[in-house]
Amino acid sequence: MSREQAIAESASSKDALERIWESFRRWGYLQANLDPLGDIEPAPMPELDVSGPEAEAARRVYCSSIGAEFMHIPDRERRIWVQERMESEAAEPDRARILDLLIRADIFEQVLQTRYLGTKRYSLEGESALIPLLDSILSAAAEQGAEKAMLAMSHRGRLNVMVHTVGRAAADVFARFEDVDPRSTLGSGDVKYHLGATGTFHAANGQEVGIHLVSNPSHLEAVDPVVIGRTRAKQMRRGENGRRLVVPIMMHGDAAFAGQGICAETLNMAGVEGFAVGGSVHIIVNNLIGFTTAPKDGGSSRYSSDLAKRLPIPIFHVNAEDPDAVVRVGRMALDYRYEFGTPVFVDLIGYRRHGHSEVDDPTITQPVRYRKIEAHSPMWQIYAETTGADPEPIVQRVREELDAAQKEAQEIEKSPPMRRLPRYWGAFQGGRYDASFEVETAVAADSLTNVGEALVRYPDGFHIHAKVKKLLEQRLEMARGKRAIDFGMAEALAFGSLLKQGVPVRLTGQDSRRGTFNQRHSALIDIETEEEYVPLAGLAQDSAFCEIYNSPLSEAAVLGFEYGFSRDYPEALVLWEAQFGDFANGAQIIIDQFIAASEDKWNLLSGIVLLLPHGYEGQGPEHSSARIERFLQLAARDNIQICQPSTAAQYFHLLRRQALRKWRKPLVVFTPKSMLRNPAASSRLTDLTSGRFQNVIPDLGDGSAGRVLLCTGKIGHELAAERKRHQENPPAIIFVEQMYPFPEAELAAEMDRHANAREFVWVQEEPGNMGAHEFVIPELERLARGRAVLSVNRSASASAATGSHKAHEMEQKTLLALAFGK
Ligand SMILES: Cc1ncc(C[n+]2csc(CCOP(=O)(O)OP(=O)(O)O)c2C)c(N)n1
Repeated sequence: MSREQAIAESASSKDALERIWESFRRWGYLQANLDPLGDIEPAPMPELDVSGPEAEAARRVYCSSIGAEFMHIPDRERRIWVQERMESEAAEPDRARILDLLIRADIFEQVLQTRYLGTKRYSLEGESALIPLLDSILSAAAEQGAEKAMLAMSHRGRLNVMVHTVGRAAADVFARFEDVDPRSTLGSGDVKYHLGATGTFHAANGQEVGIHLVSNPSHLEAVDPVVIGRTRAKQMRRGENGRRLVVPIMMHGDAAFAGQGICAETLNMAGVEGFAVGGSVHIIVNNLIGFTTAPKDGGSSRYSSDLAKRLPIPIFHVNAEDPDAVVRVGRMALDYRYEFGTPVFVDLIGYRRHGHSEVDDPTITQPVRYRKIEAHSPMWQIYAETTGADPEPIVQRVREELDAAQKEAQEIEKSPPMRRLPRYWGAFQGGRYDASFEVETAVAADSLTNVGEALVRYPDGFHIHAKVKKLLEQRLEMARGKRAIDFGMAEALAFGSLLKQGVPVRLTGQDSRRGTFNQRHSALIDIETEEEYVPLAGLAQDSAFCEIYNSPLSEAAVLGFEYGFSRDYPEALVLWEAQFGDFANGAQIIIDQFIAASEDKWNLLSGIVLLLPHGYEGQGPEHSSARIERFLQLAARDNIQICQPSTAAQYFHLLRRQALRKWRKPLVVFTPKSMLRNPAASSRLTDLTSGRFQNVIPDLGDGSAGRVLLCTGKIGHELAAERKRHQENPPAIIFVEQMYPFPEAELAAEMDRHANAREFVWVQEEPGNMGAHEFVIPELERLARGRAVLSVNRSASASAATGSHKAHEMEQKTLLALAFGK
């Protein structure tokens, strides 16, 4: 053979070997040994039907206890990073620590089981490797310089994680099983496996990471965006290095991750500038069952994690019964997050030793699998056997420790708080409303003009759009008191004046930078270069910032994110805007479970603002109503504020009031559409430089009207316009600007002022089964002191509005006629 031939042959055999490795890198995970019970069959892969020493070497790397999915990542550098980590020798694990953690995890569950038989605890057994996995991830995070990890997880293994990862005393958890303090939570509070917990993780080398396990509702995965939003806020507090210092670790159930859309929405935000956190570490605690549902009924693809492949990120499947592999994967995942700043997934495949909860019998639905499970030794026993360790002394010691903790718990009289609020909450409070919370919201005229002038300036050479230029010219006139102020300008002045006072402002929503109705223009766009300029940002003083972002087309995840952000930035004005209020029900879980109820369940406050465009303008059933009735139904014990400002000045004062009061309560604002530019809804500069938000706008007349119309929002302006055509006995019109907390005193005073009134008429655009009607009528009847209370509305309807513009106009006309008693 010639030298050339030899070279060519060796090159082609090198190519062939490389092709073998490539096949295993690409497809090996489909034949990896991932399932401790062997229920996941290897997928037939002709590409892997190869033999020889090289194939065996590649098979050992890619088809053992770790199945790495990474060849779908387009960036070669990232693929090579994973490949090198997979193909290099694993570091020697700390087997004594792993065994200790596995034993602790299982014995903790067993003690709960024997002591509190029949109580739900959602055991981790069968997935106990989660505890060493978290240990490995957090130890690696400590080495990378993390000082805080934000943890999200649902019910499964949560109590175990609280003790063994978050570092809460076992006695504190047992105390909750003893239910030592039921009176403190009558009618409120939450079950123990939803509570948040703050603590410290201690790595083997003595390093520490602060941990916060975030409170969450039963609604699986709803907490995901909340944790990401909280992480972003905590990162921003820490400045430039924030993304290194705070890392989110999210745990998911396999059925929930495959099934819940909010997972997709949350992942989709990972690389979007306004929402990015430099990557999150995800663990699917994959027991191959969801309650009684097998994976084949829980999704359409092979792995629960397949959704994650929509992003160019790695997914590491790992057999939970190979704890050495588990801790190796944990470190790899964490390091990847720090190297590339993207999410990364660990799919921890194990089983569920008991039923869904411990009162549930799984042998009814999965008899064969559960026979296997019953015959299967606990993880720690298998690990002790394979590593040749003697587990008994550890088991004995852990039992003794937990027995002592349980005795201690019986002595506890009051459940100790599991979490601490950060110091920045010190200046704020919740609870019932008190008039002492009120603050000055007016801004001196010269200061407001300064803000206004700054808002219309842009850099030299900036090519402004002709329409925007005109708008800015108009805004300059508004700022100088030469033109009435509209809603868009009122909002900009509220934001600008707050920023100047050092209050951070963050607003996101679909198309919010420009504004759905072309009303905001928070970012000016150069028509030559598309470069963006945000005049508001230049106004921020001290540590304030102005973030106004367009969001992905999601309601649940984006609102969840902003709610989370507001939880860790109480001093900021944090707003989420729906494109139309109608779409906010896509975020109903976040509204019901977090925004309305978090103070009641967890004593956790938020000052989040929801901007919900609302109003009947003939745009059809899904562009009319933000569902005032739903928010009013959620209102109790001053948990939220529900307002509909009818003028630009009212909107200005409302936003400033929300930011400047120390009372932190979610604020739902029904915002205008056509009213944005309606002269009747615009205000004078002097309305912003004096006064404050009026919960009720009284009628301007002398109180002699015989008929008094009460309303909220746009219809009030239509009533006022109609009244101009009624010279004789015109009715009075009262605007209810805050519907909750109900402004009883103000409204009573105004109704009493109308001593001649024979009837009070609530007028609303919404059908009778919607709007404020059902909430407001009993209140008005109380305040009317025996005088008649009537109501005018569209007839009850299954959908919010008609699809016909003409029908809408006829209905609106009828409403006005009825309101005027015709
Ligand atoms: C959004 C939502 N739908 C339904 C339920 C009821 N539910 C509670 S746990 C559960 C099964 C969860 O399975 P999985 O995600 O695999 O977690 P596992 O319990 O197996 O750890 C279901 C359906 C719920 N809590 N939340």
